[in-house]
Amino acid sequence: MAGKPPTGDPVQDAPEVTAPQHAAAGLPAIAHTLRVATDQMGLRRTALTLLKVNQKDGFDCPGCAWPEPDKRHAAEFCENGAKAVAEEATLRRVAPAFFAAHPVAELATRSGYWLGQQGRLTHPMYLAEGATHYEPVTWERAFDIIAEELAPLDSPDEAVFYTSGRTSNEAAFLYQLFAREYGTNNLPDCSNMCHESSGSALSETIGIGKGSVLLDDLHRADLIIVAGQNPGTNHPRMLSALETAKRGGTKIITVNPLPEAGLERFNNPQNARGLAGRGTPLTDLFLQIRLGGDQALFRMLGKLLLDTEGALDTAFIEEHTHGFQEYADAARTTDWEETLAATGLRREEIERALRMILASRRTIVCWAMGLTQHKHAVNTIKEVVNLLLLRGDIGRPGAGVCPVRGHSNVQGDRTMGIFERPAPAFLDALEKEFGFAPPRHHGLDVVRAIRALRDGDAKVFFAMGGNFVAATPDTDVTEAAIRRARLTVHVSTKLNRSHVITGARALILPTLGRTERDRQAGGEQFVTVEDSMGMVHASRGRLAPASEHLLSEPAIVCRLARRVLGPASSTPWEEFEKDYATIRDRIARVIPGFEDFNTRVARPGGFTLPHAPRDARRFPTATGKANFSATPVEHPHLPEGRLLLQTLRSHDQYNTTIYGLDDRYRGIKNGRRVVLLHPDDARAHGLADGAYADLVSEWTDGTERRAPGFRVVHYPTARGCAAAYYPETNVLVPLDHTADTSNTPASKSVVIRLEPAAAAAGTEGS
Ligand SMILES: Nc1nc2c(c(=O)[nH]1)N[C@H]1C(S)=C(S)[C@@H](COP(=O)(O)OP(=O)(O)OC[C@H]3O[C@@H](n4cnc5c(=O)[nH]c(N)nc54)[C@H](O)[C@@H]3O)O[C@H]1N2
Ligand SMILES: Nc1nc2c(c(=O)[nH]1)N[C@H]1C(S)=C(S)[C@@H](COP(=O)(O)OP(=O)(O)OC[C@H]3O[C@@H](n4cnc5c(=O)[nH]c(N)nc54)[C@H](O)[C@@H]3O)O[C@H]1N2
Ligand SMILES: [Mo]
Repeated sequence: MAGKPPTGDPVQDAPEVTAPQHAAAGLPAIAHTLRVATDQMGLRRTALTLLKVNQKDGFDCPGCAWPEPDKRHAAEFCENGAKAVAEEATLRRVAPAFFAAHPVAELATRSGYWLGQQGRLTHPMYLAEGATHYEPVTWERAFDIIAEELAPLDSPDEAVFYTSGRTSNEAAFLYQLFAREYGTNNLPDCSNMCHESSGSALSETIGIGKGSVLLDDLHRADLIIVAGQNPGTNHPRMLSALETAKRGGTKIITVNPLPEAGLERFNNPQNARGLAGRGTPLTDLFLQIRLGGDQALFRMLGKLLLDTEGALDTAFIEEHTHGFQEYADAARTTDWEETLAATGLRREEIERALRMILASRRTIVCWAMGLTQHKHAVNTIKEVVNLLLLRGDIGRPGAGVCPVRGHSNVQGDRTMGIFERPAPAFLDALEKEFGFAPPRHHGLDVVRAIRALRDGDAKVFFAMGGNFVAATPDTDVTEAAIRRARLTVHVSTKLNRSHVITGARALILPTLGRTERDRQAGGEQFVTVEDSMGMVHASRGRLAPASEHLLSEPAIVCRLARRVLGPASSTPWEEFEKDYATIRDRIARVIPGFEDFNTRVARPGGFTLPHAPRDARRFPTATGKANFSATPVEHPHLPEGRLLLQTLRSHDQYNTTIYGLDDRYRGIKNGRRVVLLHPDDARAHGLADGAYADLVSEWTDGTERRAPGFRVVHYPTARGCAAAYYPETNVLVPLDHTADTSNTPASKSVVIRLEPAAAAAGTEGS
C-alpha cells in the first residue's frame, strides 16, 4: 500500500462527531502510529526509521522541540512524532511528470492536505514568468535566476529571507550570514508567529528569552502549572515527564478553555500501567479559563500571595529583583469582580489554586500558544514571571519558566542569529570573525514582511522551509502580497500551498530531511539542533535521500552565497559545504556558549547551553536584576452577541501539514471544518449540534472577513469561547491584529459572529 497518495480532491470534509475522550495515548496511539507509518513508508522502512528517532546515534525527531530524557527507551518517539517522520520518509514522490500533468492554477485549487500527500519533491523546479507549469531546472540555473532578481534591487532590504524552525543550526548560521553579507536583516521566521511573545517578555524580565528549566526540574517540581498548551497532541513526550513528576508527588494545575484529554489522563505506551492499567491521572485542578483571561488570573494570584503572611521569598525579592514596590502597589488594587469576569472562573477555584501554590516550594509554569497569541500576550507572560518571582521560583532546582517551543529547532535558529532585530554584540562578533560590516538597522518580521510585499517595497521572497502563505494571517491579503513579488523561492521537502501561490517567477528547491543521509565532498555529515531547554545535540539521518537531485540546506546556502556574493566574499563557502565541522568552528567563535562546539557535540547526548538566571541567578537585564512588571491588566472585550474564536491544531496535523482528517481526542472524525461552541452559546445563536455556520470576523475599520460552512459541534469549552482549526481560519485574522511589542498575530483571540449556513459550503481545506 505504501507510496500511494489519496485520489479524489477536494477532500470530502464531512465531520462525524462523538464524545471527546478523557485520556491520551495507550494502545490506540500505537495502532494509529503503525498504520500511518506503514501507509507512507512500508513495513521495513517503518521499523528501521522509527527505531532511530531521538536515539543518541540517530536523528532528532522533526516533530516538536521537547527534549530527550537521558535514559532513553528503544522507541523514544510518540504518535505524532512518528507521523512527522512518516510524512518526511514517505515513499511517495512529486517528480517532474507530476508538474507537467498539473498546471499551477489547478494546484492552487487543491487542499493543503492533498498537496502534502503527493510525496517528496525530487527535482529543482522553475515557474517562468507567464508560464502555466513548473519545469525542471538545473541547480546552476536556479541560482542564476535568484541572482538575476537580486541584482537589480534598489536595496538589499527589498529581499526577504524567511525561516521555518526545522532548519539545523549549521544551515541557520550560514543562512543569516549570507543574508547579512548580502546586506539585510530581513530574517523573519516562524517564531514571529509563535513564541516571540515569550522571547520579548522573558528578555525584559529575566534577561534571556529562553526557558529556565531542564527536564529534571519538571520531575522535581512540587507544582507544575500548564497554561495555554495541549501537550497530548503537540508535545506528547511531555506527558511522560508529567507522569514521572506525578508519580513523585507533583501536583498539576491546567489552565485552558478546553478540557484537553492528554492533560486529564495519560496511558503511557512505554509501560504496562499505561497499556493495560488505567494510566496516570495528570491534572489535579482544571481552571477552565476564558480566552485571554490569563493575565487577570496570574495578577489575582499575585495579589493573594501579597496578602498572605509569609508567602513571599523576601530574601530573593530584595537581592535579585527590581520593581517590586510598583508591582505590589498595582497588584493590591486588583478586584474580584473584574477578575471573575475576565477569567470566567469561580472565586473558590482561584483560591484553591492559591492554596496549591502556597503548598509548593518549587513551582514551574509551562505554556505555549494559548498565552503567546493574544494582543496582551507579552504582558500575560510578564505576569507569569511576576508570580514566580514572588516565590523565588527562578534559578533553583524544580522551579522556573518553561515556554514549550514548537518546531524541533526553532530555538536553535534564533540562537544562530535568525532574527530581524539582532543584538549589536552578535553583529560585532560576526563582523570580527568574517571581516564585513553587517547591516545595523532592523529588518522585517513576518507581519511587516507581508506589508512590504503588499506595498511593493519587497520584491524577492526566499523561504528556508515552512509554508508562508498558509501559516500567516489574513490569507487573502497575504496571497495577494506574495503574488506581487518578482520572485518567490522555497527550499522544501514537501509540496505545499506556498509553491502554488507565487510571485511572477518561482522556484522550488528540494532538500534533504532530518531522516536522510547527508554526504558531502568531505564525507558523511551530521547537523546539530537545540531543544526547548537549551540542550544542543547532533542529528544524523540514515535513510537514502528521497532523490539524487536533492541538496542539503547548508549546500544550498553555500552555493547561493557563492553565486550571489561572488569573489567579493571572503567567506569560505566551498569549505563550509564540504565539511560542516568548519561551520561549527565558526559558530564556536561567534556565539557564546558554543566554545569547543565540535568536541562537545561529539559526546552522546550533547551539551547544555548556559542560562544565567537558571545557573547562577544572574539576570542580564537592563537593571541587572529580575524585573517585576506593573503593566495594566487587559482582557478581550466581547460586543453583545459575539464570540471569541481561537484557531488551534487538531491531533492530525503539523501546523500547515495535514496528516489526516481526524482529531481523535476531541471526538472529531473525517473533517476539519468544525467550530467548537459551548452548547449555551450555540443555542443562543440558534445553532443545533450538526448545524452549519459561517464564521465572520468584524474589525474596527468596518471590514469583515468570512470563512464559510463550518459544522457546529456542541463542546465543553468555556462560555463565550469558540475554537476552530488553523490554517482554515487564518482568513479571519487581520494582518494588523497582533500582540503588542512582539507583533505576533493574535490568532487565539478573534472576535466573530456566527451566521447560519445552508450546509457545508466549501470542501476545500487550506
Ligand atoms: N503534532 C503536532 N505537534 C506540534 C505542532 C503541530 O501542529 N502538530 N506544532 C508545533 C508548534 S510550531 C507549536 S508552536 C506547538 C503548539 O502547541 P500548542 O500551543 O499546544 O498548540 P495549539 O493547538 O495552538 O493549542 C493551544 C492550546 O492553548 C489553549 N488556549 C487557547 N487560548 C488560550 C488562552 O487564552 N488561555 C489559556 N490558558 N489557554 C488557551 C487551547 O485550548 C489549546 O489547548 O506545537 C508544536 N508541536
Ligand atoms: N491561525 C493560526 N496561525 C498560525 C498558528 C496558529 O496557532 N493559528 N501558529 C503559528 C505557529 S506557532 C507557527 S510555528 C507557524 C508555522 O509556520 P511554518 O513553519 O511556515 O509552517 P509549517 O507548516 O511548519 O511548514 C511546513 C512545510 O515545511 C517544509 N519542511 C518540512 N521539513 C523541512 C525541512 O527539513 N527543511 C525544509 N527546508 N523544509 C521543510 C515542508 O515543505 C512543509 O510543507 O504557523 C503560525 N500560524
Ligand atoms: Mo510554532
